[in-house]
Amino acid sequence: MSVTTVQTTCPYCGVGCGVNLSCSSNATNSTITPVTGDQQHPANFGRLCVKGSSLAQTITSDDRLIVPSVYGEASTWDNATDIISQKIQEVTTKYGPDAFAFYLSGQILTEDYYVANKLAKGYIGTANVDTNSRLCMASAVVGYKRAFGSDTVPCNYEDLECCDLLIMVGSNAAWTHPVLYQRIVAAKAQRPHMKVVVIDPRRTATCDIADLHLAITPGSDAAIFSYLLQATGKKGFLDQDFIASHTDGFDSALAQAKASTPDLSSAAKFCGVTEDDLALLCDWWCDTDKSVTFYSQGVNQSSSGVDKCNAIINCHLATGRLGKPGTGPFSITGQPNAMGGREVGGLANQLAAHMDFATLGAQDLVQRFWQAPNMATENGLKAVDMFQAMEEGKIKVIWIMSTNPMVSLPNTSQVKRALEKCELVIVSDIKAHTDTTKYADILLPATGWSEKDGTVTNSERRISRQRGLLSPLGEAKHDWQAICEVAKKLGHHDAFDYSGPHQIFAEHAALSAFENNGQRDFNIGAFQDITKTEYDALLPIQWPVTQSSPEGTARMFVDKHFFTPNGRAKFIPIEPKLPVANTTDQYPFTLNTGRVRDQWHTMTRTGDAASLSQHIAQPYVEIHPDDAKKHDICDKTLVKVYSAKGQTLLKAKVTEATAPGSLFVPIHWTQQFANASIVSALIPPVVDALSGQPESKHARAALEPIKNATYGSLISDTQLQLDDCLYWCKVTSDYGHRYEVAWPETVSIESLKQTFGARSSAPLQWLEYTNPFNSQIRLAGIHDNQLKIVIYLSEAPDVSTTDWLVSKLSPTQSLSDSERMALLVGQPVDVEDKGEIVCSCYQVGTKQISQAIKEGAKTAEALGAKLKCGTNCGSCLPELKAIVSSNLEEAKS
Ligand SMILES: Nc1nc2c(c(=O)[nH]1)N[C@H]1C(S)=C(S)[C@@H](COP(=O)(O)OP(=O)(O)OC[C@H]3O[C@@H](n4cnc5c(=O)[nH]c(N)nc54)[C@H](O)[C@@H]3O)O[C@H]1N2
Ligand SMILES: Nc1nc2c(c(=O)[nH]1)N[C@H]1C(S)=C(S)[C@@H](COP(=O)(O)OP(=O)(O)OC[C@H]3O[C@@H](n4cnc5c(=O)[nH]c(N)nc54)[C@H](O)[C@@H]3O)O[C@H]1N2
Ligand code: SF4
Ligand SMILES: [Mo]
Repeated sequence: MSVTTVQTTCPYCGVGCGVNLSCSSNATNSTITPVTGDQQHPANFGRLCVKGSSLAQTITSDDRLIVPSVYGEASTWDNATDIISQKIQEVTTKYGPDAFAFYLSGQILTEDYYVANKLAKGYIGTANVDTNSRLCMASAVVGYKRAFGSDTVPCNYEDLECCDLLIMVGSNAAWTHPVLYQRIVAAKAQRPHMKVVVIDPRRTATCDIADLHLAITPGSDAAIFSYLLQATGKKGFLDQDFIASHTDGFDSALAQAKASTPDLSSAAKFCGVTEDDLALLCDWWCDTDKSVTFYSQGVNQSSSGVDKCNAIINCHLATGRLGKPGTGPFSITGQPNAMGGREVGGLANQLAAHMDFATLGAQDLVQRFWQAPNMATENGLKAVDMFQAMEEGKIKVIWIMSTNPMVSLPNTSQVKRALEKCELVIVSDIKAHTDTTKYADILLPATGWSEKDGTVTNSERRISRQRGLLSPLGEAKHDWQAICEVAKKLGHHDAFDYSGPHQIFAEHAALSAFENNGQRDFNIGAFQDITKTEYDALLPIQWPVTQSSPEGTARMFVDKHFFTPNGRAKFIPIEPKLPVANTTDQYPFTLNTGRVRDQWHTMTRTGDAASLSQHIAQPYVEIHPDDAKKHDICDKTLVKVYSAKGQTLLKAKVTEATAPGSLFVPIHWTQQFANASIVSALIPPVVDALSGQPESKHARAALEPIKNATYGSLISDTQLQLDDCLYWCKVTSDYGHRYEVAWPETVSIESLKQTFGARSSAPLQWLEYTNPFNSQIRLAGIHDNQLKIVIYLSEAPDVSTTDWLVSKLSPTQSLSDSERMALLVGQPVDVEDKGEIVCSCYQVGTKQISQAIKEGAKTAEALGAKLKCGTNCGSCLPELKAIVSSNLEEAKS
């Protein structure tokens, strides 16, 4: 048995944790061992969250795309790239270069991104290169550029640990950047005077460490910071020297702040918070020099997202709080390589290497560097406009790489129309079946994490290697290879003839330094001659990395020099605006959307791990109890949530965490996992005028309870066809197939036996039980003493099969007599019913936790000591604390 290990980087969130990936092999087979955190990696020092530590479970060949396919038929790379290059040639000759577009992703590697950008902007001659980062980071980018003249994240992770005031705006980091959040939790425990403020219309798991939670009116953030700016001035806490020596535009920004938020009471009213709370934030802000504002999608995904970013940055400029330890406006990135994409210029309104089309001399510089025959000369189309132009027939060929726009772009019915209209849709993915691959004419199999090899940049500008351990599955190729093959067939052989990712990285580094002379922030010139051996040994490092800073750069703007023409940072006058979509009688709710702890985006990878679906198994909508009552909706029942753009079916989660008048729906469940739960179908294509980023956090919506449904929970040894269900959701399980369903009305035992008997692979013997008191029905179908199917039905919405039943689906097991008896109960008496899993790492559930609390474990720590829950990644600690307090409250009352 030999063991091979590589140090690589987690492919999920922008924290960019280092992981050790190992494979043990003997003569006949090789097995991936569970990944561990890399102790040396400066992002995580060995910690991992549950998504990271479950990575090995998601390296599977299930549904992997392993050969190219052309119009639904398996094909060869040669044939597929022939068709692609011919079609690109044809449409660009006939209609011009803008008839082609790339739609990329913050999840491809920097090297993939670099060659795509070079091919489109330098060789095909179009800037139609946009990415899902448009839906994610675009507003943050424009905010930084307006203020600093460059897209520069000034801070690093240590700043979050050594600040005295951390303001988290529109971020649920406890679930979305868990390792970083745990670093903050640890820092706060060590330095209890450190204050944390959370600004989020919802009460989230992140509020667990908040000294103050401002549950603002959705979209009102800019007014908070506008008020902070003017109050800081009034109270005399401005850094006058910094303002005078290093900035422009303060007076007009202050005048606008005074006009927009003249006093505490008007600002508090606009934001829907109490005057006391806003005054407290203001006092803390004024008193605390070491302040970091940490912001994410609650800020960016807004029709005024850029202004919100600048409202935040204004406050930091006014107090000189950046470029020093424990200070700065910190936009946290979501995807593992959102930053790398920005660095190569992989957005339609960027050129390359942090240069824009409008930057003086940039087009000429890049043209000379690339020796480009056909340079694009102006900005291309941003994501939403790109799909609009496609529907209008202007884009004839689209190459979608590593993103699932049928789920993630707003107004998905329009996206569908655009893809149907487009003459050639090319999709590069690791999976054969996604909501987007359905619309592909050509599918290209991509190598996935564990096979890919290259670099990514995390939220603190740290470049790390993703290293491949496994050989590409089937005929999968690296994304950069696919692009280079097409480029060569388009006649650009020499410019795209790379022997490996190290050569692409070296070229990217050389471009960043080319005629730079300190004018551009992004400079990794120290790597322009990097060899393969050096690249393979590359340790995580923060850019800029130049001859004068070969160790990298921990913090930016230490010298108070900015990348504007005169070197001074800019204040931007901000007028706070509310979301475009006001609620109406017809659509009385504000619809908020976001993430859950254990799933990643459209679930194409996390959806493969059964343990990750245990935390939250079904798509849901958070509704305030008052609204639920008004609409006659009970917890866990099925609800229709709809807007002018579309509709969804979701399980109600009645909770005070969401304010009256607001709803929250997670983004993860696609048509591969549920029949009608894509929340982007409800979001109108409203964008920020400056950044083009959609307002995915604020749509108008309405609710309708689904009455008289019969709820069901099914497990089966074969995949089930559930078209006759009103609602179905597939829940990943270790064996067989598990579904939660609802039928529109009462269903009879006989009809179920008939339907599922007919769909079964073998004739079934049925065991059945009906409870006349609560109309529960339980059916188990057996063939040859092996369990084939279990159906539990109820008028109540919390019907549920069990993990034990799932474990009995294994085809090698014969049921014992006692096991047969237990099928209709759910599990034998000696098997513990854990309840819903809260701690995914140690598989600890609600029932175990409640029992332990009864037995005296009255804190999260005590629960950890008893059950181990919360003691690994810590992501469930906020929930453990909530369970403790609700159990104790219940016990009191
Ligand atoms: N588990 C998990 N982690 C992830 C991801 C994932 O899919 N799953 N995706 C990654 C990616 S790509 C990204 S971009 C990040 C996103 O990370 P986050 O931005 O932290 O995640 P979201 O849940 O999208 O939204 C954050 C919060 O914004 C709040 N919000 C809504 N409207 C407003 C508002 O008007 N003002 C304020 N202040 N807040 C508001 C929402 O209530 C929500 O709690 O997560 C990354 N990490
Ligand atoms: N309503 C609403 N919409 C949103 C958001 C929201 O908060 N609310 N958030 C937005 C944000 S911030 C983001 S980042 C997006 C994310 O949305 P998407 O980018 O659409 O979601 P993913 O599931 O990450 O899609 C990645 C795809 O790439 C495939 N893949 C994985 N690895 C590779 C690889 O190495 N190569 C290739 N070629 N393919 C690969 C996966 O199988 C998957 O199909 O959603 C956005 N949409
Ligand atoms: S916090 Fe979790 S998802 Fe994010 S990089 Fe680290 S291990 Fe991966
Ligand atoms: Mo994102």
